[in-house]
Parts: sequence; C-alpha cells; structure tokens
Amino acid sequence: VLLNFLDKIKALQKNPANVRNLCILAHVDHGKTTLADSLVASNGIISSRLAGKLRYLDSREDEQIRGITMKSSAISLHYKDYLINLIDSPGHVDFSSEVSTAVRLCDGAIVIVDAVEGVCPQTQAVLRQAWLENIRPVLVINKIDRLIMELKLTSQEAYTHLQKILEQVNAVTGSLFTSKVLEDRAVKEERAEEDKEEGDIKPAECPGSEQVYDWSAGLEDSDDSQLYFSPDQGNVVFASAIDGWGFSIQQFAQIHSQRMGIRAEVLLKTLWGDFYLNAKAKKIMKGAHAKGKKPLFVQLVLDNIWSLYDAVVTRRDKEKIEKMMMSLGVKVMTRDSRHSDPKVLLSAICSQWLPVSQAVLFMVCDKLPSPLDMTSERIERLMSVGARRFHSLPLQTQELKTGSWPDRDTLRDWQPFSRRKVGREMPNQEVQHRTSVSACLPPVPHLACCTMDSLYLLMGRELEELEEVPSGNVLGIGGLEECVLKSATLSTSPALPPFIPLNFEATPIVRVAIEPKHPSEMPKLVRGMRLLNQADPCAEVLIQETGEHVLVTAGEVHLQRCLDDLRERFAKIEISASKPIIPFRETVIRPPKVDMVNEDLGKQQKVAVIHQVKESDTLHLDPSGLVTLTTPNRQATVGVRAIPLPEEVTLLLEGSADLIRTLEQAGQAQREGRTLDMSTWTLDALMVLKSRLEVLLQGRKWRNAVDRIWAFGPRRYGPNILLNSVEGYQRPSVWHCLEREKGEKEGGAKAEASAIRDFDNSVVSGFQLATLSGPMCEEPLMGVCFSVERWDMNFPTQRTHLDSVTEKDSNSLDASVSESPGEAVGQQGASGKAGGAGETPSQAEGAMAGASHGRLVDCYGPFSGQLIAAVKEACRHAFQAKPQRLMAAMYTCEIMATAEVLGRVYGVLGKREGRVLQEEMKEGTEMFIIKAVLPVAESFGFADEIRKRTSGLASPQLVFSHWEVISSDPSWVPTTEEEYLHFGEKADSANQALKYMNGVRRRKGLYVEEKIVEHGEKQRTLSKNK
Ligand SMILES: Nc1nc2c(ncn2[C@@H]2O[C@H](COP(=O)(O)OP(=O)(O)OP(=O)(O)O)[C@@H](O)[C@H]2O)c(=O)[nH]1
Ligand SMILES: [Mg+2]
Repeated sequence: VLLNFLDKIKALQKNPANVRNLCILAHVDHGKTTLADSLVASNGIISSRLAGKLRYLDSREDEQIRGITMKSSAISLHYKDYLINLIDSPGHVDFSSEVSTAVRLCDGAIVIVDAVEGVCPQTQAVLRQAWLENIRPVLVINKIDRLIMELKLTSQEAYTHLQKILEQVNAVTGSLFTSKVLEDRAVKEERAEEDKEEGDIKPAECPGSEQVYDWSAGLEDSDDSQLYFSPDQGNVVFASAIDGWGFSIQQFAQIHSQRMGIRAEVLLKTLWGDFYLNAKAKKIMKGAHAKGKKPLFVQLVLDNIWSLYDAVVTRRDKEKIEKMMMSLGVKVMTRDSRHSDPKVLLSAICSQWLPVSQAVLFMVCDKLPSPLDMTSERIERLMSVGARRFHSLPLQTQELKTGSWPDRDTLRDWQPFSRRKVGREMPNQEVQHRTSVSACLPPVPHLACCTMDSLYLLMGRELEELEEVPSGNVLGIGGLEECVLKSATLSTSPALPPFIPLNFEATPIVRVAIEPKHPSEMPKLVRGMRLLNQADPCAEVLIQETGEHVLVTAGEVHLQRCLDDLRERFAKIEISASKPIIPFRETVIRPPKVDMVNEDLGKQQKVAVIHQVKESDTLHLDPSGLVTLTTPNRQATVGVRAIPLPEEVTLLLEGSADLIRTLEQAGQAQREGRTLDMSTWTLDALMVLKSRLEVLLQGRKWRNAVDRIWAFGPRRYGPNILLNSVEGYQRPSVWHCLEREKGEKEGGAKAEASAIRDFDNSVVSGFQLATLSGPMCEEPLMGVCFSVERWDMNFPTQRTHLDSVTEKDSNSLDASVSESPGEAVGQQGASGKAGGAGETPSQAEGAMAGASHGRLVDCYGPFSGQLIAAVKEACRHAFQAKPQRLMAAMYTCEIMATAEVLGRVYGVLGKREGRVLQEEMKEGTEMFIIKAVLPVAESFGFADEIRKRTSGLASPQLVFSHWEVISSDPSWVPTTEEEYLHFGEKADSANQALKYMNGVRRRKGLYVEEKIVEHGEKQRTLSKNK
C-alpha cells in the first residue's frame, strides 16, 4: 500500500499545476494539529478513529506531553488528482519563527480561528505574516462544537457569533490591505519619477497628480473582493476538527437545491447573509433580521447540526438518531453506536455526513494557487534584498523573474525544508548557495558551492528518499549541514540573489549560560550548540568574552525546547543551564524633582550626583555636567556632556534600527567612493526619519541637532546619538550620503581636510564603546545623547629625537599632578567655567613639553587608541554626572480569563510588578481580556503560575514589547532619620533597580558595593540573651 502511495505522490509531483503547497496557521491551541490529523487520516496514513487524538504531526515527545506544537512538520497528501504538501506550524509566540519559515515555502495557508476565542494576538500575527509573504489564505472556523456544548448557544445566537468572528478576521485583512495599497501607490510614484528621469513619459499618463496627497487614492480602484473571507466565495469552512465534521456552504447549497428545487447558484448567494425562506411563496427573501425570521443559514444548516448534537450527545435519543441516520444515509458500526461515550457515535456519524477533510481539501484545491501562479510581485519582492531596487539588479538576474526560475530553497533542520521552482533536481548536483541571513548589501554576497547528497519526501514522522523531485514541490535535502546556517537560498545559477531574509515576529530575549555537567565534555557542547544555532531559525548562540556559552531564545517555552534539543539530539550530554540572564539598558534622565519618599529634592541632589565623578589631573567636571578629559600624552582634549534624549526620539531610533543601518552602509559606501543604489522607497523613509527627528528635537538645546548628528551607537545603529557641538569643526552629517544616493552633485559641505578630521573615526569608536556598555553594570546604553562640545588637538610640528620623550613627558606629568589640587579647589569655587578654562594652559604646556612626540606613536601607544579611550572615558563620566537609571525589558501579554478567576490573575500580575493596561469583555462570551505589561525579569514561571492559580482557565502569551525606565534610583541611599526609619539602613527593600543592578554586576564579576555582615547587632543581642 505504501509503495502504491509513494508512486502516486511521485506521479502527482510532476504536474505543478495540481500541486498545492500550504501551511496551517493559527493562534496556539486553535486546533491546527487536530485538523491536520483529519487530513492525514483521509489518506489512510492513520486510522480515522484516531484522528484528532493522535496528533500525528506532533511527533516529538515534548510536543505530545505539553500538548502544543513546537516545530513545523510537513507531510504530502493526495486528494483526487491533486498533491497537497501540508505544513503544520506551531501557534505559540515563542515559535513564531517557525511560522516565518513555513509561509516562505508555501503559496497558500489555512488560517484557523477558534469559534469561541475568536481573533487572538497570534491570529493577527499569522495573517500579517501570510500577507507579507504574499500568500493566499483560506479560513477555517473551528471548534463550533464548543458553541453548542460549552457556551450552549442556540443556533440563531451561534450564527450571530460566527458573523462577528468573520468580521473580526476581515477587519485584520482590511487594515493590511489598506496599508498595502498605500505602499503600492508609493512604489508607483517612484516608478513614475524614475521614468520621468529617463525622459520617456507620456504626457497623458502624468496628469501632474503627484502633488495631491489624497489618502484614499488607489483604494477605490483596487479590487479587494477576492481578499476577504466570505462563505459565498467558498473560502470559509465551518468545522469541528475534533468531532470530524466541517462544511462549506457549497455542500449545503447542493443538498438543498435538490430537495427544495431552488437553483444551487441562488442558494449559494443567499445561504450566508440576511436572507430567509418564505415557505408559502417558496421564495428566498431579504431582510431576515428586520422581520425577525430565521436566516437561511440557521434554518438549513445550523439547525441540522444542533439537533444532531441534541439527539446524540444531550438526550441520547436512540429512535431519533436512527431516523436521522436514515435520512442522512449514514451507517455506523455497532461498536460505535453502543459506545459509552456518545461523542464516539457523534463523530462516526459526522465524519460520514460532513467529513472535514473533504470540505477543507476541496476548498484548498479550489481556492489556493498552484506554484505556477506565483505572482511576479512576490518574486520581485523575494529578490530585492536590503535597500537594493529590483531595477538595479544585474540584467541577468532580472531575467530570472520571468521564464525559467532557478531552484529556490529555504532550509531548516537536518532534513531541511526546501522548495523548488523550475528545473529538475538531482542528487549530487552541484549548487551554489548563499546565506540569505546576511545583509547582502555588498554586490558580492556570501556565496558557497555545495553538493546535495540526497532528496527526501517529508512524510510527517518519516522520510522517503527520492531520486528526483520536479519543481514546485516542498522537499527535504540532506548533506547541507556543513554549509548552511539557519537558512539559505540554493541556486544553480550565480545570478540569483539570495532571497530577502525571513520576517521574524519574535525577538530573542531570554538568555542563559550553558555548561556541560562534566567539564571534559565541553567540545561536545560546543558542537551541539553550533548545530542548534544552525537548525533553529530564532535561537542565537554566542560565546561571551568571559568564555561563557550563551543561548538566546524567544521565551521560556522556546528555551525549554532548545535545552531538550541540546540534550537529546545535538550534544547528547548532560548540561546545566544558568538562571535566565535578563538584559537591561542604562540611561540618564532629567534631574528628578522628588526623591524616594516623595520629598522635594531642591539643590542638594545636584551636588550628590556630581560627587560621583572623581576628578583627577586629566579629568574635569563642571557643575553643568560637562566632562573634559585629556589623553595621557596630552595631545587631545575632549569635552563631552550627556543629555537624555526625549522618549519619543529613543523609540523612533529603536524602531528605525534597520533604516539607520542602511544609512550607515551608505555612509561607508560614500567613504569608499561608491553608491549603494538605494531604492527611492528607502531614501524617502530616511528623509522621513530625518524630518521626524527634527520635529521631535525641539528647543534651544537641540538647535540644528539633527544636522549635527555624528553617529549612532552602539554598533552604529543603536538608540544613542553622538552630537557634534564642537565649535568650528565642520564635518559632513550622517545624512550627507543621502544626497549622493539621490544622485545629486556633492554639495559645498566638503569634508574638511584637516589633521583633526583624520581622527574623526576614533571619536566615533570611543562613543561606540561607551554606548555598548555603561558604567552602572556594563549593559548597553539607551536614549542618551553625548554632545561633544570641545575637541582640541595639539600636534607637535616637527619630530625630534625620540630618546628624550620619556624624560620630558614624565616631567610634564609630574607638573600637572602637582597642579591638580589647585585646580580642584578652583572647581569647587562658585565659577564652574574657571576650572575648564584654567585647564587649557596647562594642557597646552603639556603638549608643548611633549612636542617631540611621534605623530602617531608615543610611549602611551598609538594615538588613535588613546583618543578612543579618552572619548570612551569622557562619555562614561559624563553619563555618571547625570541621574542614572536602569531600563527593564517589558513583555506585553494578553490574558483571557473568566470573571471568577480575574482576581487571582490580578494578584499574580501585581506580585510580579505587572501593570494592567486594559480590561475588556470579549464580545459574545463570558471571557475577559486583560492586556498587561510585565518586566521580563519577573516573567519566569509566570505562565505556569497563572495557569495553576486559575486552574488552567487563563493562559498568557508573553511577547517582548519595549524598554521601560525603572523609576527608582539605584544609587539612592537614605540620608535622613526618617528615611532610615522608612527603608532601613540598607534601603534595599524598596530599591528594585539596585537589586537588578547588583544582580547583573555579581553575574559579571564586577565589584558590588554591599554589606557582607547583615544585622550584626541582632546576632549579638541574640547570643547575649542565651
Ligand atoms: N472542542 C473542541 N476542541 C478541539 C477542536 N479541535 C481541537 N480541539 C482541542 O484543542 C486543543 C488543541 O488542539 P491542537 O490541534 O493541538 O491545537 P494546535 O493549534 O495545533 O496548537 P499548537 O500547535 O500548540 O499551536 C486540543 O486539546 C484539541 O483536542 C474542536 O473542534 N473542538
Ligand atoms: Mg499544533
């Protein structure tokens, strides 16, 4: 039988017009795997009695135990003369990267929605993902049995409820569509503009409308009727996967048209909607709602199902059941009809009457496109990596869009999924592959040659080796583990650019350090982690400077799966993982007005803050927060001030990281004398970013700030800014390269060819280092602007003998050491400027004394290195001169709970420092939806705790959302009597920020200021009393 089956599949593979590649997408637990079971059973791979119980595609042990899917799995099925390559994806947020992979491989998707829960956060996410990949969805509204048995709705109520769900789903699609139309219009304008540049516009086509920005333009004339889910379009199936039934209204239209003598097309148009049957006139009329009549859908469809449930499950009326089975023409086995569980009989009847697999498979073959129908839009999108525009790709590459397509694959795991376009694939054929994860902006992207060992048909839990796979199919490829990391584009032609990277919705945020139980097994662990990194699209593996092996995952459940994978598949050793490492950010804020006990702070705070910076001969601080630092060789002095960025600016910068990275690459290209061929869209987006920054950075402090931006950091695209406030130092701003990309002539702001400019890069590097790890606990900075207000260089004019350097230099050092106390006194005096000003002469002297220094190297090492260090230190001190705060990563979660357990949910949230944002009743149900934010640091075990406290009624999905400043000041200590009383001597009871900070410092092996003996007095009194 199996051989037969294989032959059939192989034969079907050859006809791409009849191939359907599709995935099942939904929120967690909405019944994807259960539905897949029914489809699998229709091919006889599992028995239909087990369908829904086996969850065949959840083949991992942990998937079966936890009852959720963690990895996508694929299976090939046949239906009539169609071949269906089906991928079941996980619904839990932690695994949303699996969904990204699945949608890339498919042309269509089955989106499932739970009839009770309706549209949930992940439903929206998967609809968005399907949309972004340009794949067509069909809808299955599942678990309709719950409306009958759990919510005990009448058929009429259920109809209203189903209508609402359909509206919700269509609302999501609608908003995606609108944004798409707007984007398309932008692209069209871009084309028009380009054509104009090329000078071949036809006047009739260009009615000067570019200036008119009508938001609705294009909306009216875009056809969206295909887009929405509507039962009469045939793209909606109503189902109960667990009871094995499902139908689309076509089926009922067919049944009733024979019975009632009404044309099937008429019924098809009226079965869903506000229509009713006028029995006397034997006519279908509009306006059921207004006239209080039963809609056709209720009368002809739902009522049948409702009475079947009533007879079989609720009343167990043997006679009635017999009658119904007669009229439906259904026969069941005696052991089913005698079974003590009425559900067995029910599903036996239903799966014959309205088999869900037939309804779904028919819809899929009828409505979803074949691989041949792939739109040129999708192909163009796939090939336009990064900021490149499709037109600027080599001609040879553009040709690939039409005509014969090379092979296209996305790979994962050891039997990676992949997908073929046109051409025949043979084992041992050499192909080039490029990793599509790399940014690929340089014209010659990462490219390697490899040979495919073997090709497989993916059959859920099994693999079947194949000699060849015709194009348009999903397949497994063996033997690529040496050359593929996470994902790759395979091609026989080097002209094919790597496909755009996958859209990931999840951010890896939970990190743990991993160790083997036995230290000698370290090499195995290293290898295992490398394999894991390759196989999992979302997990990150890195080795920290401290030598720790760190694993970064999307969430707790994902972490658990990765650890299991490491133990059982990749490393095959015992491992131990540290507690999760929580990321923090460091920032500065404007001086607060009140302290921890809500007392007015006044002037005293300022003094306290400033004293944190210890001055020395090369370091000076004025009370306004300007830090001046001189390099050890005295050749350069920088003055830096830290300024908190407005919150909106930080948010904007964070959200625009990719754009800023592109900007940085353009700058790099410019420095090397190239251009990047940015698409107009990217250029526009950058200009918008610039003008939004200009709007947000208002006020005297920020005058011209946007044009003075020197760099972003850390890693050159982070949410911190280096600002050029040096008087008289002209350097082109970061935006300068845009002009060149636009093709304009280079403006007057030519780079200043001064000696000082050569070291520009060192200042940027210093800033990058400073923002990469802050002084509080060496975590990255966020939302800080470092304004460089002074940058003096004193270069010796000529070189003399090097042997005199050391001596003279040490002299100068001594001199300034003896000077420094005087200066410090001067600083404490009223005039802040005096310190800064008084320093310059000594500086100049120092430089004079060292006049014989080599230009770049002296006893302190290369000069650029000194400057980097000086800028870094200056930034750190400037940071410390301001009130510092920690920022915590926050999750958002949506929790669905019934009224009874609401209080307990709030209890758990409160205990974990969570904050409720919103609470509303889910329409048509007894459920409340609570939206809350929760610090990542407090989130471990949260989902479990909520589930336990609410006996499984509420289950939250945590998604990383943003960074938030922790309001308490980690450096605060009680000073007054009252404060001692209130907080105790250590004051750590209330200081969450200090707790977090010390936690991080301890982990990193940094010095922690802490009392070691606690409650010393209490111990003494105790022993005395004995
Ligand atoms: N009442 C009812 N329960 C169902 C139905 N379909 C699935 N379930 C139940 O819903 C639960 C989740 O089903 P799964 O098929 O594992 O859901 P899933 O969407 O694959 O979940 P993930 O893969 O973890 O996202 C199981 O307990 C099923 O028995 C249905 O039609 N009616
Ligand atoms: Mg599943």
